[in-house]
Amino acid sequence: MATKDLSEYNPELVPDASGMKFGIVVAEWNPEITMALAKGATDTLLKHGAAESNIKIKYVPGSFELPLGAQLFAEHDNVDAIIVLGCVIQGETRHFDFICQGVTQGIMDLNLKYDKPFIFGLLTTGNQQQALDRAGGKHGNKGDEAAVTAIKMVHLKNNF
Ligand code: DLZ
Repeated sequence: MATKDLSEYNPELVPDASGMKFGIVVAEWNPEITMALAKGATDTLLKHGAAESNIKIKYVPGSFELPLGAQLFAEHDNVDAIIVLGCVIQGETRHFDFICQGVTQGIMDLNLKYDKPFIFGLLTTGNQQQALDRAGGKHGNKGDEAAVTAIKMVHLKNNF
C-alpha cells in the first residue's frame, strides 16, 4: 500500500489563516522528531497567513501529557485551535498501546467538550526511521498535515 505524503495537499483548498489563533503543544520525548513536527506545523500556518504572534507553543514531557497540555490552552488562552504533536515509538512492552490509546481518547474528548478543534498530530510508529520518514522525510511531515487540518477546522467552525 502506498503511503500518503503528509505534506501534499491542494493549497487552493486551504482557507486564509490570517486572524486565526493557534496553540501548539509539543511532547519532549523523541525531540529530534517532535521539534521537526513543530517546525513543519509552524511554517505551514505562517505560509497560509497566520501571524507569528498568533502561534503559541508549549511543551510537555511526553505524549501522555498532550491532552492536559491542550486542555490548559483551551482554558487559559483564547486560541481558535490547538494542535498536539508527539511521537510514540513501539518498544518491547505494551506501554506504547496504553499511551496511544490514552492520547487518542483524550484528544477526542477535548474536541467534543470544548467545541473547538484539537488536532491530533501524534506519530505512532514501529521504529525511529518510520518516524523520521514522517517528520520531514520521505513521507512528508505530519506537522504540515496537522496545521492544514487546524486551519480548515477553524474555518469550518467560523462559517457555521
Ligand atoms: C515513558 C514513555 C515511553 C516508554 N515512550 C514514550 C514515547 O515513545 N513517546 C512519548 O512521547 N513518550 C513516551 N514516554 C513518556 C510518556 O508519554 C509520559 O511522559 C510518562 O509516562 C509520564 O507520564
